[in-house]
Amino acid sequence: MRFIHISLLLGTALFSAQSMAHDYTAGDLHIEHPWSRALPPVAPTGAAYLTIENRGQHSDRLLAADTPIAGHAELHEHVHEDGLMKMQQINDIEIAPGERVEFTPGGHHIMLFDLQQPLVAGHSYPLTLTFEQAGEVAIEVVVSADDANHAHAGDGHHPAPEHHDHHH
Ligand SMILES: [Cu+2]
Repeated sequence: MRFIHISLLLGTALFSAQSMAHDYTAGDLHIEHPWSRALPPVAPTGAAYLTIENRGQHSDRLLAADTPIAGHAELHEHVHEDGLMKMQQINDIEIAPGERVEFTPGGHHIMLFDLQQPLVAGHSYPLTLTFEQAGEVAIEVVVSADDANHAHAGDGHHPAPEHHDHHH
């Protein structure tokens, strides 16, 4: 009896984790697997990662991101400077027709400042993306403890480029 109960719970947990790892379509834009890396509760900042594909004929731009779990959010990129990886804010990110823009650890990311709640593995939180053309798009970001499983999850039909640069 107890064993059955436990496996039912497990099944539910696996199902909800799976169902959160979904994609979003907003006009010509296809947004794949938004995720954040789980962090210790004391972490003041975090980051969100995702992939945006433009399946249309016209360019679009990601202008801003906003989430209730952070004081504010910024679009960031990583740059190499004097042999160091530094991140800096960028005003917007173009998503050209036919292009896939990947936000990854060590690359573009959505930086979350002044976290109002910890990024706990298995949880998710709402994030609103503002695009020049597609407008506001509400998505759900899944928090994961494991980078490798999530960097390219759910895009089996799109061979993603290899990432060799995971230094921070
Ligand atoms: Cu950053």
